[in-house]
Amino acid sequence: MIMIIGPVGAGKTSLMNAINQNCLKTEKTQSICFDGGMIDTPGEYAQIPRFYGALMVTATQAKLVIMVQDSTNFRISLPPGFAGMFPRPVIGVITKIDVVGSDHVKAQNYLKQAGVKEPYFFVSAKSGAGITQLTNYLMERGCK
Ligand SMILES: Nc1nc2c(ncn2[C@@H]2O[C@H](COP(=O)(O)OP(=O)(O)OP(=O)(O)O)[C@@H](O)[C@H]2O)c(=O)[nH]1
Ligand SMILES: [Mg+2]
Repeated sequence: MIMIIGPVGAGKTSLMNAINQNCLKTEKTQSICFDGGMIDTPGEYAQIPRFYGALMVTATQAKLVIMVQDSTNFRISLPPGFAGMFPRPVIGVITKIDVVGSDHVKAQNYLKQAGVKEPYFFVSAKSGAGITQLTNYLMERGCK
């Protein structure tokens, strides 16, 4: 089981659908949702401290946590060291790399300051770039 966290609109549900190879239209995630071996979470849970407890408890059901950073939107940043609060390994995924003007380096630095250590994966749920590498990593680790 893999849990995906990150700010509202960062591309978590789209990433989950890309990994699971389903072409569902993404809609705003309203609650923590278990589907296809993954746990999708609403962006609010990463943005509003009173939800952090729920995220931490849910993370105990996952083997790995994916922290998502949008490479086109830096309005919301996660607290410094946020990744260190999770009781599971946290990896970083940078989304929307298909968008012209997306900033991979800045996105990676945002994840770094949130306490996410390597590896980082650079993906697009739209073009499919980077999804195979990420999926292979998850399978190698027995998470998927
Ligand atoms: N161009 C592009 N757009 C993307 C990509 N991934 C997601 N989006 C768009 O970004 C918006 C938000 O995507 P979601 O997957 O719903 O984001 P989320 O993180 O699940 O958001 P919440 O459920 O609100 O927390 C949607 O309009 C997606 O179509 C991508 O790789 N490329
Ligand atoms: Mg969502």
